[in-house]
Amino acid sequence: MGYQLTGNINQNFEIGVILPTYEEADNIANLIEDIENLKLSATIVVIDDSSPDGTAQIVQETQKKYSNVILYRRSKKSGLGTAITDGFKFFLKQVSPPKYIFTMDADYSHDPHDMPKLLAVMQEHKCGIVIGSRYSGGGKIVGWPFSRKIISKTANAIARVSLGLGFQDCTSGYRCYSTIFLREVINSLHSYTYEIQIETVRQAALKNFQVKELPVLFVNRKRGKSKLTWSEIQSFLSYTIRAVWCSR
Ligand SMILES: Nc1nc2c(ncn2[C@@H]2O[C@H](COP(=O)(O)OP(=O)(O)OP(=O)(O)O)[C@@H](O)[C@H]2O)c(=O)[nH]1
Ligand SMILES: [Mg+2]
Repeated sequence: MGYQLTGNINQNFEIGVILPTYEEADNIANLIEDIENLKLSATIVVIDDSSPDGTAQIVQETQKKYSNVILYRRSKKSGLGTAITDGFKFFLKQVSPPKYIFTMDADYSHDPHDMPKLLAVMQEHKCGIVIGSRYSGGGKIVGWPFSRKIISKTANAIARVSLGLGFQDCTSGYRCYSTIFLREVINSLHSYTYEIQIETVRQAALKNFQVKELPVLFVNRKRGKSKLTWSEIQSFLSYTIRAVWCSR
């Protein structure tokens, strides 16, 4: 798959942040600004699939102000799963990779102000993954219609029960990963789309890495449109069925 990189990577940063974008022109500049204001030792990589709304051009504008922003531009819409794994591979191949890698949606459903809290749990427990969890005690979803809540809860329950995962929210995309864990599992990640969230927690369980949850407030996107389609739900279900089959 073709891609183009813009921006220079400074070495010696502790945290990598992956922001997958498809048509997030209304959100991306503010989100980058908010992450920058946290003053973390971070490099942000935006994986944009040549969004027709000009998301990439907005990222390039932010690069004039922030030297730690990288634009990783792919030639066409290629799925959330491959965007995240391309981000992982990008950080892992650096001469000195970050110790921790965050993934989060670029539509403000995930509050960047929760990043330090996720990081603190990661550093205290030395986990493979810390999940920003909508379904563990204190976590919450605001603004989703009932139908969307049902789809999400059902997907979670199917994945959790069928794969024997011992935590509440295995489909949240708000995560802090340890690089040690990602290095171990990167060659086992093959998801095209949203099932990447299940594939990573499943790999953590298989490789005996600890997974912790931190309750977060998830707010439905206020700007831009949803990319979740029926074909992506099917892809998610088919991954789960195959995973259950393989683990028999
Ligand atoms: N690079 C890339 N990013 C994607 C793709 N699909 C979704 N994204 C991004 O992944 C994140 C999650 O996608 P969303 O559309 O917010 O999915 P969702 O949260 O399930 O659905 P809504 O919040 O209802 O839109 C967002 O930042 C999207 O822009 C894709 O094919 N390629
Ligand atoms: Mg969203």
